[in-house]
Amino acid sequence: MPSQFPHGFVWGAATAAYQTEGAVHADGRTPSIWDTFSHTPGRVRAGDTGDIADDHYHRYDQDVRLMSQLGLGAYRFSVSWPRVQPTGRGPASQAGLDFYRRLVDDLLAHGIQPVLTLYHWDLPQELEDAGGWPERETAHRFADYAQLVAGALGDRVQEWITLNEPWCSAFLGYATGVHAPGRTDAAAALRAAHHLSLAHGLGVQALRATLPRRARVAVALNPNAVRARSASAEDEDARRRIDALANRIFTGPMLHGAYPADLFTDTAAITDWSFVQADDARTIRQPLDWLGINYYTPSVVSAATGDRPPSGPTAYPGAEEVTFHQPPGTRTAMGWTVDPSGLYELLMRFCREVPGLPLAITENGAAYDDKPDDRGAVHDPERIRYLHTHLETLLRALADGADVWGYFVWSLLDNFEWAHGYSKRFGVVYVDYETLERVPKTSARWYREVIRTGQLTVGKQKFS
Ligand code: GBH
Repeated sequence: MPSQFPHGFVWGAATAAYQTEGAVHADGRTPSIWDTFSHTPGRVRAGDTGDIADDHYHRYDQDVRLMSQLGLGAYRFSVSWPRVQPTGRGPASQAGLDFYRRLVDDLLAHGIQPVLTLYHWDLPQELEDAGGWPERETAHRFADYAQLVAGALGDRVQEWITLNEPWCSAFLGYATGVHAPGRTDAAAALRAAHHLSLAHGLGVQALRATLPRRARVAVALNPNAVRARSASAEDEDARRRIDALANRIFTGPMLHGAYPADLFTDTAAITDWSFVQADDARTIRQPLDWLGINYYTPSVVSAATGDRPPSGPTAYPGAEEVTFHQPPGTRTAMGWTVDPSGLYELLMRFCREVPGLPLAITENGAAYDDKPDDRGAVHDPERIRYLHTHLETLLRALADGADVWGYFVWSLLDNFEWAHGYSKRFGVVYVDYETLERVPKTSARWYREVIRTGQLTVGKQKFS
C-alpha cells in the first residue's frame, strides 16, 4: 500500500460558528436556536453557552496565523445565519458579512483555501418561532440566505457546503431534543428532515444562480456506518431500518432523486409523508461537485434484545425496536469506539453508489481529556493514534479507488461541544478557557509533519 498521499491532496481543519465565535451580541447578531437552548437551564452540561466560546470573532487573525504555522491548505468554517441576516429573512447585516470577508481575505492572504458551510445548526430563533425546520417555509428562507451569502462572498470563496449533518438537525433537534431547539416530536423530526433536504436543493439552485462558474457546491453528511450484530434476518432488518433513517433518508433524495420505499413503510405509523410535494424529489437532487463525509465511529445494531427498557425518545422514529451495541475497541472521551473500518466502508460505498462524485472527509477527529503539563505543554498521543489510524485507512481507500480530494480534522480548536459544553476537547490546538490562550497540542505538530511530507511514516517515528 502506498504511504504517500497524492500530489495536491488538500489538508484542512474544521470548526463551526456557534462552537468557536462567541461575540453573540456583536454587530447586530440576534439569537439562534443554540443561544436559546444553551441559556435554558438543564440543556447543556454545567450551563455552558457559546457566549464567548473561543472568541474567534475577535481573534480570527491569530487563529489564521496558527493555521498558517500548521501548514493548512484549507479551513472549513461555518457562517452564523443570525449574524449575517439577523431576522432570518430580509436585509443582510453588513457588519456581520464584513467579519466573514475579513476572515476569508486573511485566509487567502495566507494561501489557505476557505471552505464555507452555510448551516452548521444555528437557525435564527425567529425562524424557529415561526415553526422551524418542520415548516416548509424555512427551506425557502434558507435559499434566500444562501443567495445573500453567495452574493457577498462568491467572488472569493470557491468551496460551498449547504448543510452540515442534516440528520443531527432533524433528529437530535426535534426527536430526542438533546440538541436545539430541544423538541421531542417524532413526526416533526421527519418533517424537519424533508425540509432540510428541500433547503439543500433550493439552496444549491440559489448558489448556482449567484456564484461564478468555478465555484463548487457540496453537502456534508454524517453517514452512519451501521452493521448488524449477527447475520440473522432480524438483525439484518434492524440494520436496514437504521440505514434508511440515518443514511438513505438523505442520500435517497439528494443523490438519487427519490426516497427509499422502506423508509415510508417503516415510519407509516408516525407520518403519512403528505408534506412531500410532487416536485420535491427533483428539486432536492441537484448535481453536486463533491460530497462531504463526517466520520467518527461505526454503529452495531440488533433486533430488540428486551434486556433494557427504552430510555426516552428515540433518534430513530419507526425503529424503536432496534438496539444499539457498543462496538468493541478502545473509546474516546465521548465514549465513541475508535474504529476506522467504518470510514473505509463508507468511502467505498459512496464511490460505488455515486460513481464520479468526488468525496472529501469534512470532519474526523476525537475528544480526549487533554491537560497542560507543568510546563504548559499538551501531549495527546491518543489523538495522534486516532488520526493516524484513520489516515492509514484513507490511504487504503485511495489505493482501492476512492476519489477523495481532502481531509479536514475536527477540530482546529477546542470548542463548545454542543450539549457537552466545554467538557469535551476535540482540538489539535488547546484552548485555555480562562485566558483564551491557544496552545498547539502535540497532535498539531504531528499533523504539520503529515501535511509537510504527505506521509504518515515520518509523523509516526517522531511523535509516538
Ligand atoms: C459533528 O457531529 C459535528 O458536526 C460537530 O459540530 C461536532 O462538534 C463533532 O461532530 C463532534 O461531536 O447517540 O443517537 O445521538 C457528530 C455527530 C455524534 C452524530 C454521534 C451521531 C450519535 C447519535 N454525531 N451521534 S446518538
